[in-house]
Amino acid sequence: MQMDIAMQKVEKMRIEDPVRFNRLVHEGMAIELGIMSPADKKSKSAEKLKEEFFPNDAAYREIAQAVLDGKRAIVEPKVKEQIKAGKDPVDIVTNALMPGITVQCEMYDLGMSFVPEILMSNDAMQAGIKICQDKIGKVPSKGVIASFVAAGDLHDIGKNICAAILRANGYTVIDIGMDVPKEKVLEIVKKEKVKLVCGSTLMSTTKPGLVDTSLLLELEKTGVPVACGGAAVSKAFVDTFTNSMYTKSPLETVHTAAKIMEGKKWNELRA
Ligand code: B12
Repeated sequence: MQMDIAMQKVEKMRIEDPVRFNRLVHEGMAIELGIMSPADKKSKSAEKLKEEFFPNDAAYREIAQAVLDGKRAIVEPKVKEQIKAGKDPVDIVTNALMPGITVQCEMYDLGMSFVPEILMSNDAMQAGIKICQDKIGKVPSKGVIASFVAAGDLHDIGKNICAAILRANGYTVIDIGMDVPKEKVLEIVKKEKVKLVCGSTLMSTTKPGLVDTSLLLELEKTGVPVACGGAAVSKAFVDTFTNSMYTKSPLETVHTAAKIMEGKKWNELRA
């Protein structure tokens, strides 16, 4: 009975306040909302997750599996093989390497894998990304971007993927790291010729770090906006503060970066 009342409340929220509903879902609170029950969690096997996220292409699937297994020694030669076969390095990152870490992270979230497995998969994925970046080589830079994870947050896997895809698209990316205070971002923006900052966070508690950084860069009249992303961030949230734009995916950030380099302002892009 109590469950029914809870579900009615959730359904009411979904209809009356879709922004809050989507935010809570994005923040990984599906269980709290009752949308995903612990039983649903149990029914999600590794095989089902692979069905959902792994590519169909057999060679790409092997790479994704090797990332999932945290096997750097398998990832490296297999990525090299694909590059030799003429595959686009950005496509390898997006459609072969990323699905492996995605499944690992989903499994971790379901309690089916643990921190060492995440770190090993991350290491294997990074080794593959490095080979792809080396293949792309030095291209004339389209502009300088600084990338950081908000203060208090240590989740940097998504930020690293985003940086790799920006680099692959010709941008120079200064990686400021994770758990970065706003003053550090300002310092880098003033020192280097940064045109755009990319900030991310995966936790609701550290979202204010993105607000503070965007506002500090505005207050200091740097003219540099912040493209905000990461699983805890939504467009509705980013629209609540100035000098910022929401970019959902690394590819969307690439498009945003191109417009910023053309001279477009954050508010034009938001509109
Ligand atoms: C891996 C992981 C960890 C690893 C992080 C390792 C690392 N080096 O990053 C470890 C084990 C260290 C960790 C620790 C913690 N974690 Co954690 N973690 C995760 C997990 C499982 C996956 C995150 C991930 O990397 N996903 C894969 C990447 C590729 O996805 P992504 O980051 O979303 O990135 C994509 C997009 O968002 C976007 N993107 C990402 N960044 C950016 C940046 C820009 C600019 C743009 C445009 C786009 C973009 O592009 C990416 C590719 O598509 C999530 C749950 C989940 N399934 O998401 C919880 C999760 C994020 N963690 C959570 C929590 C609470 C914690 C801990 C507090 C747990 C604890 N009690 O110790 C600590 C926090 C420590 C700290 N101070 O930061 C919560 C956060 C809840 C919330 N909303 O507040 C989550 C959601 C789990 C949950 N369901 O409760 N975690």
